Amino acid sequence: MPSLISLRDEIILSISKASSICIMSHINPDGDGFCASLALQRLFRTMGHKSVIVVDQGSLKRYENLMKDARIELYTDELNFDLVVVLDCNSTDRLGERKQFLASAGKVILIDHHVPEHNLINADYSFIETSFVSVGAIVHQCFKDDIAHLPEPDRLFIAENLYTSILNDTNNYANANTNAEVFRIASEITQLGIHPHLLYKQYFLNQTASEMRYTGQVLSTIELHLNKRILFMDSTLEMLQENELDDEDVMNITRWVQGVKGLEAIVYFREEAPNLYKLSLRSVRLNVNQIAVRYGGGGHRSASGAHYKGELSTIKKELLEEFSRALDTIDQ
Ligand SMILES: [Mn+2]
Repeated sequence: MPSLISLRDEIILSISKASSICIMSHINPDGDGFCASLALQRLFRTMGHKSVIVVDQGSLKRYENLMKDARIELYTDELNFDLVVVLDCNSTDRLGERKQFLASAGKVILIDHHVPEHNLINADYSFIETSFVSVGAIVHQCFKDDIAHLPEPDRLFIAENLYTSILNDTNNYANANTNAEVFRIASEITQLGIHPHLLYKQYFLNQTASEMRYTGQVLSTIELHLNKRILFMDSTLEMLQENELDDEDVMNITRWVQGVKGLEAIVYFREEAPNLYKLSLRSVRLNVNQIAVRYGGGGHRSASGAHYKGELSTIKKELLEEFSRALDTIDQ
């Protein structure tokens, strides 16, 4: 794996040669991939290079305070770029239609912290290091000396986005990936002049009443299985519609149930279309990535996702068998 120094050299050389630059992360951008994109775009701008963040459909409302003056475009098949920088995913399956950019690009740089599982993006330069808590943390460690010397508005813009990437991927330091190194990087970012309590409020507490009502409806579906060690909950399209929400408005619902006593794993089934479910799997001790991969998904050991086409009752039954086996492994 290349070092952070060679990653920095590679990026600086590539952006100086490129005639056009695209930055993108996985479908349904999250507070790591998208905020790291915002930070990198601003950094490139301070180095004299324009870029475009290309997103698929989905609400960016959650990031409105973090994306001032950012250049963001929605995917169309007319776009193409000389340099494509992919953040926070390593599978072409996670790029949606934007995977088309890879074929026509002069160069592809990949920066990620997920375990590679399938359909690995064919990049000219890859930096995949799973020990990093977020891609934003990689960007910080790579460019921290550059960032520290920027004028205040640029420095704060970048620091706020990189800090938010850590908030997102640790769930405000509540996930098992939080360790001394995470606090060290968060401390370095804080020293750039940001206010963590304001970023926490902006990112986690900034909910509308209808988002909260929706959360309540999802929580009312809770079922416990396998000696109350596995929690299932689900949402229907109707719940989103009656609260006038997009699926992107409501993220991280699983965090509301992480404190339930005696749990080993959580699965949230979100209906995205009739008989199409997005599965969000969470666990501290079980490797839910192994289960997600079996359904064509992936992510991290303790937090993974996948899609399932079929009846909700069928996937629930299948997952209970998976979890029954997984629990046996930790009970031995
Ligand atoms: Mn991430």
